[in-house]
Amino acid sequence: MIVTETAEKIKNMEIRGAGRIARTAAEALSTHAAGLATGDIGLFRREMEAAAETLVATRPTAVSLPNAVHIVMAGLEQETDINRAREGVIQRASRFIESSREAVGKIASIGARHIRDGDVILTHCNSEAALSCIIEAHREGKAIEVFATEVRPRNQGIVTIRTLNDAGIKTNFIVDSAVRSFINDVDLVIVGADAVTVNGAVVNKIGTSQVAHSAHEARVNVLVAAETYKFAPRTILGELIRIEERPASEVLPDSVARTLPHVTVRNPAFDITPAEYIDLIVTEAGAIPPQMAYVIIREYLGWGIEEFHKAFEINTRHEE
Ligand code: RI2
Repeated sequence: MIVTETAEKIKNMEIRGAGRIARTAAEALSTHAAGLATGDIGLFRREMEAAAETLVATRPTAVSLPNAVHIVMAGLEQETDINRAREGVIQRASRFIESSREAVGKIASIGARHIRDGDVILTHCNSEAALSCIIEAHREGKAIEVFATEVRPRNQGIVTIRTLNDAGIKTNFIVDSAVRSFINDVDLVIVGADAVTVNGAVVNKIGTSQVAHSAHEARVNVLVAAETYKFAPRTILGELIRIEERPASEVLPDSVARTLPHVTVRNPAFDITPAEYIDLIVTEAGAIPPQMAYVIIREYLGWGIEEFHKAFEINTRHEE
C-alpha cells in the first residue's frame, strides 16, 4: 500500500525533486519491508523486488531514484535469513536517508565558498542542493541577490522564491524566457541535477541547457549542485538517460487542445546540458570539473562491472 501510494505521489509530482524522490523511495521500501508479514525469504525477496520495480518505474529520468533503490536492495539476493533480510533493508534505507541529508549539508558549505560577497546568482527550477549553497552563503553574511525563474509548466519557481523569501534573500522572479535579458546582471548560475552522465553532461529541468548556453555566451560561470547518487553508473555502458515526457495537459488545457486538431503539445520535463557549459559540479565529495564524473561513479558509487551488467539486463527487461 505504502509503495503504491508513494509511487503515485512521485508520478504526479506531489513528491518531487531528485533528492526527495530518492529518500522517499528508500523510506517506502523500508516501511514495506517492515510490514511484510511472511517468514518465507523467497516470497519476501520477490515482494521487495516488485516494490522496487514499481518505484523505479514512476519517473524515468532522475537517476537518484534507481540509485537509492539499488543501495537499499543491495545484498538482498544473497540473504537467506528473513530477519536479517528485513533488518538489512531497513538499515540500508535509514543510512541512505541520513547520508543524503548530510550530503546536502556538505554541498551547501562547499558551494557557498564559490559564492562571493555581492554576487548575483541565477537559479532555475527548485533544487534543494542548489538552494542550500545560496542559503549557506547568505547565512555566512554574504550580500547576495537571486534571479529565480518561473519554470513552466509546473511552476517550481514558486517553491524556490518562497524558500528564498523565507530565508530573507533579495530575489527577482522572472519568466523563463527572460533569462538572456538578465544574464549580464548575473555573476553565477547555480542549478541542481536529476542525473549526471559519465561524460559530465547534466540532465536537469527543461530550460537548464538554455540557461547554461546564455551563461556560457555571457562568460558567466555555471555551478551544478549534485549529490554523488545523482551520477548515472549505467551511462558507462553507453545507456542514455531517458528524458521524461509529461502529459500535454500540463502545458495546454484539454479543452483548448481539443479545438486544435493539428497541434501536438510536446512536454519534455528535462534537457541535457553538455559538460562544456558547466564549470563545476559540487558534490558532497568535493567540487569537480564535469569531466571527472567517471571518478565519482567509480570511487563513490562503487559499482563493480558485474553490477553494471546486471543492472543493464534489468533495464533491458524494462524496455521490453
Ligand atoms: P534536488 C527536480 O526535478 C529539478 O529538475 C531539480 O533541479 C532537480 O530535481 C534536483 O533537485 P523535478 O522533480 O534533488 O522537479 O537538488 O522534475 O532537490
